[in-house]
Amino acid sequence: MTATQESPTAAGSGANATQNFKAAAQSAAAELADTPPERVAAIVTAVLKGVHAAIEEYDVSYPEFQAAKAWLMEVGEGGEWPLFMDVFVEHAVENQVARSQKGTKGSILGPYYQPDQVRLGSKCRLPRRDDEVGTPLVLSGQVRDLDGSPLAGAEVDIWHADSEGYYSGFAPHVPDGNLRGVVETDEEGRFEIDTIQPAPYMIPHDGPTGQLLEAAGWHPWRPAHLHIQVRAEGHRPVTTQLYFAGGDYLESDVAEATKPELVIDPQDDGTGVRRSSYDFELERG
Ligand code: MBD
Ligand code: FE
Repeated sequence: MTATQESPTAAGSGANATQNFKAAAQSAAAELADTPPERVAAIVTAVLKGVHAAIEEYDVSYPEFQAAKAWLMEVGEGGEWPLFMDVFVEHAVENQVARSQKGTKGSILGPYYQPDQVRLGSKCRLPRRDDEVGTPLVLSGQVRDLDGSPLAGAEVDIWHADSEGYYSGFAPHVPDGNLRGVVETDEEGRFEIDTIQPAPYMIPHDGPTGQLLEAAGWHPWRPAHLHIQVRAEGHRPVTTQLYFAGGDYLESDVAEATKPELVIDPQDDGTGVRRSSYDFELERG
């Protein structure tokens, strides 16, 4: 990165993630309008019980309690709640939901999804900078129903980090829409996406989430991944991620969001382009 570039900060990417999330969360909040008070009370009681039990088990002191309060405030002020929740909590919710979902395994959405990206034909190149750095990567495949029938006109909504681990929309030096797109499958449900290999992602270390990782002696990395949401008329959408065989942090994802079924192993086709295929299966609903 050159000195003239504005380098991404945790607060910068956090503020964007917060705005982004608030816009998307309004419909979720509306759906929950009639949650019975018994359920609210039961869940909140269980969460608080866990907190109280940790305080007792570790004989937590007043300075530690005050430090925790200060840290929580900083997470909010830095806009890092979307990051924190998606790194440390979302995988548990996803696993719960996955118990009732057939077809392609899901994974967490994460904080960096942006809706309404450029629509692309079934065989396409994701938007990239003229001087985009990175090993060429081509992901092809087919979207099918659970009974094997191809789903034409399905949407493969894909977004990923660049070769330095930065996401467009959340790192100021990356142009909007970079390495993001909504790919429409052809008559046979097929797609072929030309992009570059993303790098592993490091949780920003200049904010409170990074401070926590450091204080706890945990590493801040997620393995390299492609985020993909597949949608088709009359079918339950799948939100997932694909990982790379042999990649760093595959066995120690800070967000605990890897699954063996989601690992691809792209091979060089002899021209320096790495290729892999992955098929998606959606259940009706
Ligand atoms: C990411 O890129 C991501 O996918 C998750 C889950 C959390 C932080 C950054
Ligand atoms: Fe990600």
